[in-house]
Amino acid sequence: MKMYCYQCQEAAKGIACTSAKGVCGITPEVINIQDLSVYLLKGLSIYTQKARENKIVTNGIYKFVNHVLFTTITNANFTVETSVKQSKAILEYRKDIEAKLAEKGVVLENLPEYATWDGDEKDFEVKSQSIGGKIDAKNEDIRSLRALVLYGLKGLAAYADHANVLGFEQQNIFEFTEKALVSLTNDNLTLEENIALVLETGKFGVEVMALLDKANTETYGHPEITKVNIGVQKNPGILISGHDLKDIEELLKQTEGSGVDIYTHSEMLPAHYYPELKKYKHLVGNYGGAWWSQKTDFETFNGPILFTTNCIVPPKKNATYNDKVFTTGNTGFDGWKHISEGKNGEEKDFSEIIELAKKCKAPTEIETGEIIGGFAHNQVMELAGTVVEAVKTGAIKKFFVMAGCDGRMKSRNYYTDFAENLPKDTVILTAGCAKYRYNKLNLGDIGGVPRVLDAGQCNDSYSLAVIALKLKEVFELDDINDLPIAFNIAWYEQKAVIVLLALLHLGVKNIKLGPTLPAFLSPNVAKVLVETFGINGINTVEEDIKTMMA
Ligand code: FSO
Ligand code: SF4
Repeated sequence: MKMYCYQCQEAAKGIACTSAKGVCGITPEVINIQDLSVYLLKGLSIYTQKARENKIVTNGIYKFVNHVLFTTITNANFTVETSVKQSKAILEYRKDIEAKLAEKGVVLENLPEYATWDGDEKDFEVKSQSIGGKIDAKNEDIRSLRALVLYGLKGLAAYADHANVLGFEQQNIFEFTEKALVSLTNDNLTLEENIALVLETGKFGVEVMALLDKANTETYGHPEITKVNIGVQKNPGILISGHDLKDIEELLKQTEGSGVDIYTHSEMLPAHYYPELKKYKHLVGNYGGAWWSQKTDFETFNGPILFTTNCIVPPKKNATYNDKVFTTGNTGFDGWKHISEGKNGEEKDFSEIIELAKKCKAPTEIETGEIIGGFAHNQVMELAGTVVEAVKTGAIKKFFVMAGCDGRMKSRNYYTDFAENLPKDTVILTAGCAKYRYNKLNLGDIGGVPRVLDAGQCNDSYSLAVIALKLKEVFELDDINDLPIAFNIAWYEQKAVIVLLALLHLGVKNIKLGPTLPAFLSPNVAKVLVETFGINGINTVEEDIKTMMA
């Protein structure tokens, strides 16, 4: 079976994954059916637009759209079953709106195939293969711009989904997603109009990250400076990975007093920084490294593991942890048990995981020490006096925003070397799993301010932008690019695409993007990004530090 995917940084040969399995381990069956659900979402959006124009209520549909897009992100879901269910649901939603429109005498005509195609489960496979992952546009630049919009939208949907889960939503973000999905099918849009759509996606990237920041901080308080233990305790534990804070909150509540400790993995580390989560005494530490180190980390953890979102790495067949991994939310993996949503708004039921944990050995210690984090915008602004003074006296010469993702490619050692070789009078601002390349190095501090300031998860890159904008005010500058800040962003999957587009929207120029530029950028689109925004790839550590310090 054929596949075509180039949505992440690991696309095979820097072009696309086309063989029997993607580099991430996804099979053609799964990726094709996920592409079918995206194809059908475009058609559904034509209907939801019409429904809104005709004041037809479509409760919950936009949240569902976010959830489906989020499911198709790299390393989130490896099952055919989930996307079959979602594709069926899309068709049902569409038919429901069609019937309601018909009642009002509105009939849609001359629709494209993705808005009319109908079939049941047995037809999905053939149809999904015929779509085959390629973004449909004859012109390679339009195709590239559509890819930027679609992958940006997937990242946007992921962050919107997290906010939605906490009860926060924003109608204009829903409507933008709808408009963008419809625009992706509009062959009449010019190149310029497609570029405008890419930039508008960035605008809504800022909005969605602001919404998620509000959702997280209003629910769990503002992140505080926190030291997180990376060693282990004597009790058995549950390791929780991914980005969903509501899941960890429910797990912490349900394990309180049970004798089971909770450890975070990868992007769940920043949960320790939130007052309403760190108050749980049995949230005892962070275990292991970034997402791609899970195959070794999970072997020694000894207890159950819960995935709340990406990034999953398919395990070896004989992995000792195979019977101990659970998925929830949009994640899924054949052979791993899935924990469903709670019924009628109740909490998810994690009792099976907790009972399993009680029978397991405590984690094996793989390292000792602490890492420090919690430097989101509110906390950093409390330190503003010290930071501004340090800049004025020259104690801090420059800030380096090194947010984004980590990955398994050797070339990412660049980021460790970069951090290690930066002059000692510089400070790294980080967010996302990119930090695992340097957050355990002893880089010291400047007058008590640590040289690595971790704001949180990848979505907290927003926090770094807020910090930059506030510094711009303090120093009374007109342009964010006049600040002593340089951006060296590492990307991997589609959430990093929306982070990048959001930074462009905020006017940030000269971003270095690595370890490689996206495979879905056509030469002309890459040229526009270079000429308009100064985006450039990475070189050697030495050269990059020299040019970025200048
Ligand atoms: Fe990393 Fe994975 Fe958070 Fe991504 S764990 S790579 S950009 O999912 O979302 O930073
Ligand atoms: Fe390849 Fe990345 Fe697509 Fe996986 S998500 S198939 S690694 S391009």
